[in-house]
Amino acid sequence: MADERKGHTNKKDHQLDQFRVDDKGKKLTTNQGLKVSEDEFSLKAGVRGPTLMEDFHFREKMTHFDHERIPERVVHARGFAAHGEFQLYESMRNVTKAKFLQDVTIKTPVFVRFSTVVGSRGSADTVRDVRGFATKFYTDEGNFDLVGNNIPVFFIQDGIKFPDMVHAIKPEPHNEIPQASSAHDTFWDFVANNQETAHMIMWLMSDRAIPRSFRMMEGFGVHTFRFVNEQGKAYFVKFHWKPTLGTHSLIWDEAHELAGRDPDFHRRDLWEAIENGYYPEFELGVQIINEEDEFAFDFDILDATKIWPEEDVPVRIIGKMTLNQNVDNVFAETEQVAFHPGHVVPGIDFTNDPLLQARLFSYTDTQLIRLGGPNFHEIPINRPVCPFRNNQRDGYHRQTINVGKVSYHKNSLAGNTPSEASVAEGGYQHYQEKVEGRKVQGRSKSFADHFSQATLFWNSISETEKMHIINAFRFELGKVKSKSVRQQVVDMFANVNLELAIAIAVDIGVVPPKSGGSNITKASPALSQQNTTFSAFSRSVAVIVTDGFHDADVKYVLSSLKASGLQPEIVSEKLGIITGMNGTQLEVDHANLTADSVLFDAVYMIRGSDRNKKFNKDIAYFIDEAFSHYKTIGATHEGIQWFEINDFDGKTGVVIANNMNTFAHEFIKEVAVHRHWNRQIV
Ligand code: HDE
Repeated sequence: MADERKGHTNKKDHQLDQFRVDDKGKKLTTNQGLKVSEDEFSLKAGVRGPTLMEDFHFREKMTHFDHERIPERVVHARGFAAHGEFQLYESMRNVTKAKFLQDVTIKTPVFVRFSTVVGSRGSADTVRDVRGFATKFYTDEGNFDLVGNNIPVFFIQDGIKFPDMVHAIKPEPHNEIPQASSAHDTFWDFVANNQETAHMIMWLMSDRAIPRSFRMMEGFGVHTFRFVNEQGKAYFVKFHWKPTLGTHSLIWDEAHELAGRDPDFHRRDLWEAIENGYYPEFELGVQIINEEDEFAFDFDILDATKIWPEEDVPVRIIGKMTLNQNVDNVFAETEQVAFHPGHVVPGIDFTNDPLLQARLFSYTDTQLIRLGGPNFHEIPINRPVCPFRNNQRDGYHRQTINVGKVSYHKNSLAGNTPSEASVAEGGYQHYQEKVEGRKVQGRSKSFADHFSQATLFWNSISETEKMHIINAFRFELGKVKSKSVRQQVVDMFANVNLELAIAIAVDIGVVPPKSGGSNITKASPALSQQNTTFSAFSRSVAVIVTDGFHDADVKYVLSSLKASGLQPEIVSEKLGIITGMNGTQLEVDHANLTADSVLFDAVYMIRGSDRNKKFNKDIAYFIDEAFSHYKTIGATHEGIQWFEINDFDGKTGVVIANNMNTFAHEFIKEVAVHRHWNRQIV
């Protein structure tokens, strides 16, 4: 089915195809294959009588329904996923023996699940939160899972604190408020009393926590992993995903409004981009540190609350992942996929990062309860594309029928097979790191500096980004009822930057700190979203137009936008067809009632009909709002008069067609800017 279905296929797609079922045009049966003749009425003793137990079809249908739900993920419950492929640009053979990182001709199938962390499955996409970015590479040597986030550091240093951290950020247990939000007392109490959170909180309060799109987020493996090459030499490595569209964000007001107007904003964006052929692309980057340089930095490279500044350890771009196929069934694929940072292939290994070590336990454990037993690797989305075999047997929902009587090792009855593979044959061998020490429960002194990199982040970002952080703190702490917690947090962040702490304090009714500050002056320009890639490609444009438009000009602009990869969508008074002066007909995509500027990246205003006062009023709001969200707005024809009257003329990011020949080009250039921050919004 795969080949004709989507036109692109790979090993994983072929494998999944064996499990895809299409019931269209078929007869209804029970799960036992019996054809069903009645699916509307249960079996009763008389048409007005009681339902009979004998009705096996009713019982089967109802029982299955009663058991349709599985526990949602304890974190990252709300997610959305897509299939794709990864291809290498250059062989990494000198540093890793992982085959999929050696051969530039291999296209490795991938499955990527993006998620929010805190909210439940039914929460909104655009909340302020970390985003999960988990990738399963189906390699010929087994599955490799890169289970990362869109923020390069984490809240805590040792996994034993993870349950505490999650309890603190989740809705408070006595009333389950607030949903999908960190703006409440227990979370900030945790922050103030666990100061290793400082760096992560700076990122969480930044624009990174409200991405414009899953397609416009960076991804990070967060931990330090190891590469091991064929000679057995090891390197420390950090993984990065860089979106080819650049890293872009919503603004808070927009994120808030979207949570109501379209809680599915991010999943819809990903789904539609793939359906429309705007395949999301992410380049894979690696930062590599030689083993000999383990202690060459002023931070511990095993500490997951630290980045390796890109200016010190450059990110080498080694390949690209393209997401080109939506799932067929969200439950079967997105919900049942089981990621695990411990799923590695030869050439990729772990380090002693205490956060990573804890994760190696937690992920299998959580799948056992979530997916109901130890055979979750047999669920189609989780199956490797290479053969897998061992002596594990039985358990809930076992699918394979293992023939023969031998299910143990060592044996003579089956010639001691399945047999172990030597390293030369591709057998995994753990890196033989020398470890010695006393058994202790404690934190290494090298993990003690919680603030320097938080200040580094602050130093690295633009004034606009700084203002957003201040406002995010004000919002979040403004929701904290305990004055003591508010004060503790402000005092804590005085260690990052004194002006930051004072700016927060003045708005949230606590005493501004008098001392503190940091002597860190270093900056890492790569951390600022101002230094990302800017592109108009795939940006959505609301085209506001009613009957009587200027046919040739409008057709020209729309085709220019499409030719440059933008996505114009017609917004008008009502759904149906609108007709130009010379009879050109355009299909309306959105009636104004269901459209809103927050759903688009830019607005192109052609005609504000003066026949319908309500529409005019709504459109005025639409454009005002787009303007206040710093978006590009353009006008031709009657739209121009509108702009003049409403005083938009001459403002930055406002493109007025003085010349129809150059309008589209100028407009597209401004759309690529995404936000015109220097616009004065009062
Ligand atoms: Fe996770 N995390 N995590 N995490 N995590 C889970 O596994 C956990 C951490 C991440 O789309 C759970 O299958 C512990 C860091 C993603 O299915 C669970 C610790 C990073 C996803 C779990 C961490 C992540 C999860 C819940 C601290 C970024 C979603 C459901 C030691 C590098 C994967 C599940 C998906 C999911 C445990 C910290 C990323 C409970 C104990 C750091 C993207 O096993």
